[in-house]
Amino acid sequence: MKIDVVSIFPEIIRCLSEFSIVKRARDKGLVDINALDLREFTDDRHRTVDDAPYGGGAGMVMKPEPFFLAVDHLLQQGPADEIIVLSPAGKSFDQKAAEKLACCQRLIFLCGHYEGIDQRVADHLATMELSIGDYVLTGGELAAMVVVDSVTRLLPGAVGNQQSLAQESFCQGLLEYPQYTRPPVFRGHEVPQVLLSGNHQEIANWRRRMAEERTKRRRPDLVEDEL
Ligand code: JCE
Repeated sequence: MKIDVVSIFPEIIRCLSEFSIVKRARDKGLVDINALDLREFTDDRHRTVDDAPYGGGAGMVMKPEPFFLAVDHLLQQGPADEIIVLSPAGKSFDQKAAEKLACCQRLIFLCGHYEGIDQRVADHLATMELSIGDYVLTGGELAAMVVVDSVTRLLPGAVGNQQSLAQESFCQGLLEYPQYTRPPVFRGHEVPQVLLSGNHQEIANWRRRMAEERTKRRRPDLVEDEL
């Protein structure tokens, strides 16, 4: 998969791509992550990317032209499956959306700053407007990298232990069950006995029960009629 990220802080993207599963996936050639500096697509001496909002109000809005020029440039190299703009006003990103994006050959992410991006970028350039959750960030970079991380780990071969992915889908729709590792007693707190029993059926039952209880208590919105 090829991923291009357009940003005024391309270093954030390069830095976050240098760790963990994303780094390994890049080393294996599963994903190619390319960070572009939005300011390269300005034509004034000050490399201006923002301007005052029409209609007035506080703060600045990202100008549309640099984003359109950056995408023109990227599409000269070939087509993209999705052009994604990150915004708190976007459709909420979830695991199902990650799975769909993981099937793409090429994704382009557009990251804004200040009070947001001229709406014409979302309406006439992007194919998708995504939010990673109900909170406001200072810019789109962290949101883009959340999406990049969750998509990258779904690429075949990205996660070393393929069992991890299979296990995760096993309890799909539920929160994870609690995990423990050694030591068996830490500061007087014991690991649940059932996990030391070696009885795989009982362990599976216990995990399922814990996942269900936890989901009901913490995320009743996920349960609905599932259980
Ligand atoms: C962004 C901003 C609108 C005020 C570009 C925030 C995504 N889930 C998300 N939370 N926040 C974002 C996000 C993504 C891109 C931008 N801002 C800040 N946006 C109103 C401030 C600018």
